[in-house]
Amino acid sequence: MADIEAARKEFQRIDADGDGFITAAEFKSALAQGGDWNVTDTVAEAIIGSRDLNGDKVLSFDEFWTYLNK
Ligand SMILES: [Ca+2]
Ligand SMILES: [Ca+2]
Repeated sequence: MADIEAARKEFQRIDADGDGFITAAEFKSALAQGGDWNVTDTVAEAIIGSRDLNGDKVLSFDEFWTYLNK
């Protein structure tokens, strides 16, 4: 079980524009900031797509949290 407060902080860090959703572009820049420059747009979209439960192509906190607790 992940820590929901830590998960919220991580989510807010990735959600650069603070709209409450993580897009593939935001996810990609977060990984790049972490030193992982090999993630392309296609890879970022595939990762978001695999965690996206309602098909809107962005991650809500609920989807992020569900993913962490799988
Ligand atoms: Ca956002
Ligand atoms: Ca979604």
